[in-house]
Amino acid sequence: MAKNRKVIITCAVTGAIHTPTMSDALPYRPEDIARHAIDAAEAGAAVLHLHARNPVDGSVSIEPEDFARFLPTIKQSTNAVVNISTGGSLKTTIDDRIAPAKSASPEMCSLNMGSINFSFHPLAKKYSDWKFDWEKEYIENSDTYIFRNTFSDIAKVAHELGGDHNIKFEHECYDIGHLYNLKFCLNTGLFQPPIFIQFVLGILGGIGADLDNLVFMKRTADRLFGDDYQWSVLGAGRAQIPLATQALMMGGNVRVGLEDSLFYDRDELAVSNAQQVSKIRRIADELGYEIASPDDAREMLGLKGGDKVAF
Ligand code: KMH
Ligand code: ZN
Repeated sequence: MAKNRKVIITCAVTGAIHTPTMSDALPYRPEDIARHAIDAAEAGAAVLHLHARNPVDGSVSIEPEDFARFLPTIKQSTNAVVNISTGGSLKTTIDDRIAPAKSASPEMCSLNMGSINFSFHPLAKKYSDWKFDWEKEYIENSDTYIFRNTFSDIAKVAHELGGDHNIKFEHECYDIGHLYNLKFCLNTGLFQPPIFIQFVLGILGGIGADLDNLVFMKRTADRLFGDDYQWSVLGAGRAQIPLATQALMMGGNVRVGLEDSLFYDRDELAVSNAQQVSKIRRIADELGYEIASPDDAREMLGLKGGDKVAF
């Protein structure tokens, strides 16, 4: 079958929401994060969105040295684009959050486009035997977390990571207002097109994971950004594959991975990140879309190149 456009698959490998109790598959040791990332790239992910974890107890880490435990292995084993999170902690300052990207200077990093409640506390009720002491309180207390991303925070990320580092942003937009925040920042010259928007649906605190909402976000982005943007969709939890499929059919790119959903199917946990990548790849293939290679993604997103990173 002749393929029409190329689709970038991003895989978000471990994140900062889920905890080891929730799935044996969730990687937190550096060697496991590296293996999952490399396998995901081999399965078809052109971009790897990465967080670090404490190697001993799996708690979330934004320490540059915890990233340094797996970044070189990933670089040696795959050509995939590395994207480092700047949203890896709901409890610290933006300076702490950008430290890993500042030291590794990857091709991409995440940039969250507004402040929201960001909660996963309903998950606490589902588990009773926790693997590690920190998990229960971390999940329960998330009803007190504000994910702070003020205009000043956004400008700091833009200046400190976009300038000399020339890192391209995955603009994570959790609600319609975040698209307007992005437009405002673009108008002030903070970012250069082509911009890359990640529509995030289904986080408690953001817009819900419904097709109507995705259409609304896409239509709003079209109005605000015209042809000067690339977009992708992340559906949280069980909405992951259905929303990614809808994104494919609407002309978008997709993000999967255990950061966003622990599931392979409605009632079945995923055994790996690569399994989710393979699934969306098969769907894309059946629908007639070609999978973008890492170099295709570099061209589509205007990235600086894998030889210009600092790890
Ligand atoms: N876990 C996603 C919903 C970031 O890394 O900057 C949000 C995320 C944030 O990916
Ligand atoms: Zn993330």
